Amino acid sequence: MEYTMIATWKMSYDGIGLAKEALEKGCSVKEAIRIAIQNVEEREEFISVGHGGLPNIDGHVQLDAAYMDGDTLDFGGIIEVEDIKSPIAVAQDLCGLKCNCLLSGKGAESYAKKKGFPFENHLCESSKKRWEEKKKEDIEDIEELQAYEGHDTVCVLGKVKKHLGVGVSTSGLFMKQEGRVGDSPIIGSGFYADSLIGCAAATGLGEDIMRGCLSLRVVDKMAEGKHVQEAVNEVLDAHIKRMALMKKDCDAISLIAMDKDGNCAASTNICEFPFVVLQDNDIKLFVATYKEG
Ligand code: SD4
Repeated sequence: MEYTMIATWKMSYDGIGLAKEALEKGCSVKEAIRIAIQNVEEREEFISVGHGGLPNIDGHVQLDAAYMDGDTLDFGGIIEVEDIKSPIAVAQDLCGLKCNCLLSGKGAESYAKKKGFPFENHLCESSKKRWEEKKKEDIEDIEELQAYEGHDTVCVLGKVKKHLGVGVSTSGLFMKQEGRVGDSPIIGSGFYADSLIGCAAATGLGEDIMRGCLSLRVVDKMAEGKHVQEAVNEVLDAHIKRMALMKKDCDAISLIAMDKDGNCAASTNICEFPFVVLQDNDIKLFVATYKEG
């Protein structure tokens, strides 16, 4: 398998198609992942990523993105940024820096400005309307906000020859507190890649993903010799059981992973989790379903 990709949610389908065209012309894994993610970031109809993303409680669209290179273990990420046209492009630009590779808020925005990355207002009419409607509900308990569906993150894992990479981009939870950080830009939780072993990424409620550092744990399972499907299943099941010990329900979590040979898998605790796989020159949409472990 020269190249393989796996990505979260149906919204990644077209972007994976564009990435495939670029891969056929010989692009790198980094470029393929950027192309796939930018297609989702640019499209207003995908309400949880990039342009038209879900606003925070103050009505601002604040975006997170990250990238990790499986050959070098370099990573880059930006947290809670406003109006950067393509967060994944900036995250990839930061990937490779020895220091200062994970930047938040104003610092990330001024880095992007200095480097000449384009900006645009991501709060479009549809996201503003969604925010105004939600504001009318009298939400006293911030905890209630966690159940909102459709806060999907685009996560893309790629492999070109033996080179693995992972990229993620999201607006995070709808109506999140200003300054709230989810798992997506956090290495080991939202994403991890090691070309010698495999890579993984997560989507779902960031707080529940972070308490298990789930992406790194999936890669660790593969390092122990587990098949990629066993790795995602066992990590998710163990996390759900650990949470149950504390009488806590695990909120929505879905995991995707790929091993160093390009075998792909997904696991979820929601009823249906769609994901897209590019393998053997073919792009297919799959749906993972929850089976109690
Ligand atoms: C977050 N994990 O900010 C992201 C949101 C997400 O499916 O992936 N939702 O917590």
